[in-house]
Amino acid sequence: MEPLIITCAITGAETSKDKQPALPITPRDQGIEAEKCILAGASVIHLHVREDDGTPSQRTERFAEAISEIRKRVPQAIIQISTGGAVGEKIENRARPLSLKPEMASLNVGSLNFGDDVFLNHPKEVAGMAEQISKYGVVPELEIYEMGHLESIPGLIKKGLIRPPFHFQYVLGVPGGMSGELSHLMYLRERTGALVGSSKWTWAVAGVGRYQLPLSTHAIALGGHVRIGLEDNIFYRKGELATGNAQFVERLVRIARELDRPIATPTEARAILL
Ligand code: KMH
Ligand code: ZN
Repeated sequence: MEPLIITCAITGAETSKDKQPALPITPRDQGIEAEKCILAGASVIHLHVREDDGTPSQRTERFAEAISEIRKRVPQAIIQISTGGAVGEKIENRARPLSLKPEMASLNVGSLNFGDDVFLNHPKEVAGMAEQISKYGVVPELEIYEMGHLESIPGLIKKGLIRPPFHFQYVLGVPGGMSGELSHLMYLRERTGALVGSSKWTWAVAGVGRYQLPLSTHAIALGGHVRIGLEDNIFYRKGELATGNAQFVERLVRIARELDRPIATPTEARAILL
């Protein structure tokens, strides 16, 4: 099997330090956290940034600071910036940090209810974001929260807005999106294969909340890749807050070892994804 690419979503935009005191907020703390995750076995850092008071931000300068803090500690890390931002963020702000030309960026291809909010991704805005991602030479990760999101992929391919190799992230368990049952993952994997035809593609799964551990374990066994981290889940197990992002990475590495799945180094992850 392909080496396992572990992506760590260290901060996110929706949770707070009140709920999870280990959440890294400042660029320096994000650098320290990313280093721990990379040394533990992650190869990709999915990056959101916050202002000092914890407010989610899409400010280019703030991303530049966080990227610099990560790079000076772990230059080998693949940095994937978020173009999703926080629910309700304006689309033009979401695109701003692309000018920093990170190696990767998330591309949200459809809308859904997101808890008590709506995460809007109008088709015109998705096309515009895909164009900007391509203009800056950034590799998109295609975020899929819903069956219907996958169905938009052939249209994006046809319009030349995305090109292979494709990397899909199935984000399962958002309240309002597809839940994290194993059958949902199996369906998405099969349907993706049918939709992209003979193009090269890879997939990962990000299980939200209680779905994180079972889905990541299944993905390791099935040959997929995994995203974990405090963006998606603040608990290590029921009723027990995680001590930090690296705790999730360490657990996955132990599981992968038991299942004889090698862990990708950032160099190996680059060869697969970029
Ligand atoms: N905060 C979510 C509404 C992404 O990073 O691209 C969107 C999100 C997706 O986190
Ligand atoms: Zn995100």
